Amino acid sequence: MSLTSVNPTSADPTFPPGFLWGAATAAYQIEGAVREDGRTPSIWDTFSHTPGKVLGGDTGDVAVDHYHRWRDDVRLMADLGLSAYRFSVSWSRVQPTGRGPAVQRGLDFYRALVDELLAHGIQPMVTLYHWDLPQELEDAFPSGSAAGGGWPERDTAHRFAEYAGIVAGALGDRVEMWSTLNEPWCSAFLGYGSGVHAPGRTDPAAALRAAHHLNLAHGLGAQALRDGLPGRARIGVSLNPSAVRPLTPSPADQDARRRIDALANRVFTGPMLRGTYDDDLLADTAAITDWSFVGDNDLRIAHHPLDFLGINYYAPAVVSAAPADAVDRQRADGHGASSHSPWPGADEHVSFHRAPGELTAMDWPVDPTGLKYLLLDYTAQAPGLPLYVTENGAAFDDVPGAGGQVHDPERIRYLHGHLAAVREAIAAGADVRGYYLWSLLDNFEWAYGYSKRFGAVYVDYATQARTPKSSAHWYAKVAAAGELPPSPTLD
Ligand code: IFM
Repeated sequence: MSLTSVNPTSADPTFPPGFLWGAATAAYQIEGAVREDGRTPSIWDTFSHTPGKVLGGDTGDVAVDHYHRWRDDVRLMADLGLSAYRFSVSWSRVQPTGRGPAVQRGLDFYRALVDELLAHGIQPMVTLYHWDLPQELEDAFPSGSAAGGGWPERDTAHRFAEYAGIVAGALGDRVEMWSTLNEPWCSAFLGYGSGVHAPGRTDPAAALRAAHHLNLAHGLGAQALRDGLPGRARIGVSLNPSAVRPLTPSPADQDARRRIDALANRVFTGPMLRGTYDDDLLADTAAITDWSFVGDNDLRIAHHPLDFLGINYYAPAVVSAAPADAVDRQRADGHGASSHSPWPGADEHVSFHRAPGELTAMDWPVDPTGLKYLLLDYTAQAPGLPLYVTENGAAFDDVPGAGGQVHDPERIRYLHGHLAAVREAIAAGADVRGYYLWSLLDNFEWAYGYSKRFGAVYVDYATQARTPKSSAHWYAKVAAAGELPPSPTLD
């Protein structure tokens, strides 16, 4: 990847008319109410209740109680002047066993939420799957299956399509923007490879099977949405492509980059954008699996025409060739500590290095050039396909001041730099239609529990009181003006 630069003070600060200024959340991270109205456990309920899996033993049982406070949360968004909100539907809240009939109360919750958003002029984007598979599907062992249930099992993709049809039927008259999956890389490789995410399995072959069945689920789900939604609906997917750079221009480091690009990016964009798995990916993983689980029509199905691509970006990755005797077991890849790898077949060949730059509370380097690079790269890969930044943001150790206000200048700097990257990508030809800040509220940050705060709005977890941080006020001003101020300050 060539080095890009981002210059927040460069010429045109304005964003295109109609640009969406949004924020994003996910069901398990905010809803709580895990046992209410017929909801059954998802893999994240099981995982978070398993000792040692989540920092501090935190769970999403209560989270930020959005299931009961959704009206207030929508009012908060309206007060901030947001024009868009991306949320996910909890599968086990609307179809508790992951198959069969839907639960009306679950669907009613999301219909009411959408109505409230629309009443405040906020455009909803529904994500169907943000990592919370119904536990029953993880536990399912269809006869003859060696896959062990969950995403490594082909049937899960078909169950997802059925679920997509149910949600389309319930919300299709009022929601235009739909995303099938959020960050399938995490579902496959953190869930079944390194095991730092639910369901916590550590089997490289299962991780690759999971990746394929997520591609298939995306295609089948997109088709079910097309069949169930009015023509005006726009259907896409949110990926977390890695802006991966070689440590040096040497051929060996370039090859390390190629391997991670295959496993992080092309394993999904190959099927979804081009209808293929690249030969180098298949060759690199041949000792782990023969990919015989790829059915004849699967790649055609996964290659469903998209109306938009959602890009989630936080930080770049830097890799080099690893001498066989010096593999970097520290895994500076930003995906949590595990003795198991989320990179099947790459371990003996690749070392991860920390990219330079200020670090966030996740230890992720702040580097907006990666976002600009990805937006331009996907513009080149899929000319004419509208892009949305469906997640971008940063965790910092926010602490309320004596008067209760929360000043987070680091987050304002982060947002300023990344919005400048978006604007520059647009100026260079990328069709970026909106930006969803991660996240609206502090929330359950997966294996890190409540220890990492990504919200523009601070949540006091003891009282559930919400306080917009300085960054929320700053973002509101940018959204209202539709242009980026020259410097990242509140005035
Ligand atoms: O909190 C997550 C989100 O659920 C998916 N994308 C990355 C965020 C920060 O880790």
